[in-house]
Amino acid sequence: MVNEARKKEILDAISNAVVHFDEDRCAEWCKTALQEGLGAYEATMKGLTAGMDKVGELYTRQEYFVPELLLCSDALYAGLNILRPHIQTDHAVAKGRILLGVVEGDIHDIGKNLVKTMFEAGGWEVHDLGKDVKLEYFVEEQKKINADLVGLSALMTTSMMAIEKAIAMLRAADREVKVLVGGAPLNREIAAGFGADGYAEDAVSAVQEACRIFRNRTVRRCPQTAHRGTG
Ligand code: B1M
Repeated sequence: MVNEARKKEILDAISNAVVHFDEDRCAEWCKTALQEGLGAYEATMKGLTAGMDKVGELYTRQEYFVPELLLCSDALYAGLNILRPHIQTDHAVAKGRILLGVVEGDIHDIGKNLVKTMFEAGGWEVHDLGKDVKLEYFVEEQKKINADLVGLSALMTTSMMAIEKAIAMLRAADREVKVLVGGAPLNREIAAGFGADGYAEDAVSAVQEACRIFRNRTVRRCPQTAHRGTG
């Protein structure tokens, strides 16, 4: 197992590669992380995502602009493509079908894609509608696939208002529908005010929160895999 100093060196290198939008270096360091025994999820959160947090600070200070954000996102995805197949989660949780997307007006999808990865790693069937998804489309698709859970993501204070509307529309179509929400401008209180059944601040807790929502209940789609977790 890699020692703490080497671990920090690798995580910093991944983070810096995102900040300096160096796709090749990012992918290489992610391979190194795996080769040296670092957890893929830890490398994602403390390397890739930490880098993107720094990018956000540079954007706020007007040292980076939208083109740089896009290049940094490309570097993050180059690393995520290496790490994603190795990300694992606790398999002893409720498993079902989730309909997932970023609400209309919002094209930030990195966080949603991490949430998708964690649900897939946890054995869920994920129907990903993508980003900037019209609210009516969430309702239409939910009618078709009858997912156990609808996951709504928003990254801006403006677009998060669409979440409340989406929940109302989903409930008008099906009173029993369960909705999980997340994204940087939200918190548990706002999520509850919007009428969500659950809120998660990151990708791992999203799967745990899904498990909490279905505690003592059967996931509609997969009755044979009802919750057996410890949470
Ligand atoms: Co922009 N952007 N952006 N951006 N961007 C932010 C969000 C912003 C905070 C930057 C800033 O001002 N400091 C700001 C929003 C301000 C506000 O709230 N009003 C902002 C802005 C203003 C904009 C534009 C309007 C800029 C412009 O054009 N002038 C524009 C928006 C266009 C639009 O959407 N209509 C824009 C565009 C972009 C890019 C396209 C260039 C790029 C996105 C690329 C992409 O996603 N494919 C981008 C980026 C990269 C960012 C920052 C820097 C990073 C976002 C990110 O990917 N974080 C961001 C600043 C920041 O966050 N520090 C910023 C990493 C990611 C892993 O974290 O997305 O939070 P996050 O996801 C987490 C959790 O939130 C949670 O789990 C995830 C994983 O742990 N989570 C869920 C997310 N969804 C969940 C769902 C769940 C559960 C948990 O359940 C369903």
